[in-house]
Amino acid sequence: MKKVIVCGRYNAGKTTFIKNIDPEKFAGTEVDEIDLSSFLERGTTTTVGVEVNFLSLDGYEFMFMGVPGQERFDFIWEIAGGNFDGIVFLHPSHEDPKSLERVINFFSKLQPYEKAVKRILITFPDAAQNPRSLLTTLKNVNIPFEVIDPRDRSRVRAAAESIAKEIIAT
Ligand SMILES: Nc1nc2c(ncn2[C@@H]2O[C@H](COP(=O)(O)OP(=O)(O)OP(=O)(O)O)[C@@H](O)[C@H]2O)c(=O)[nH]1
Ligand SMILES: [Mg+2]
Repeated sequence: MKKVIVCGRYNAGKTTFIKNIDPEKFAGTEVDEIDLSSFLERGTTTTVGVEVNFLSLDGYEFMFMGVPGQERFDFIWEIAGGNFDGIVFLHPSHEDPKSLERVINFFSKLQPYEKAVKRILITFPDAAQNPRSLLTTLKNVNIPFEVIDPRDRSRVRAAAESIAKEIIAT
């Protein structure tokens, strides 16, 4: 089984992406988010553990493993990052590129990183504004990127298959 890590800051669209690889096979770890000032549920969820989905391609099995975006769950990044063949960084187009750099910086120190197939997926193509510095960051890190709305199931499927194909080829 080949393993692909799906990581990125809080609310980048990781869970939506992983779910849409194959909604019937998804296994998640989301909890309802609570507003700590009012103690009311916000109607949104956040991931608190690893979440997985599966893809079969050309006789190979792939596990896509998502990790939580919130910093207080960083310890799970370490556990999930023990071995991987591919890594996908999700980053919302309107958010500070420093949060993307922080996640790349963490995973690039792990042993499997150098040989892994890498992709950046810029999410929220519908956001009103993008920081100019995002393009600078994308140039500097030198990882292939594409823009995708993780709610678009056929685009998600195509992106997952493209990563899987590159892993098979390497
Ligand atoms: N408008 C818009 N909404 C999106 C996009 N991608 C994800 N969302 C929404 O953003 C919210 C957060 O998405 P999640 O998939 O839960 O994000 P996450 O990265 O798993 O978040 P954490 O687990 O808390 O780190 C959900 O309501 C999604 O439907 C996008 O490209 N555009
Ligand atoms: Mg999530």
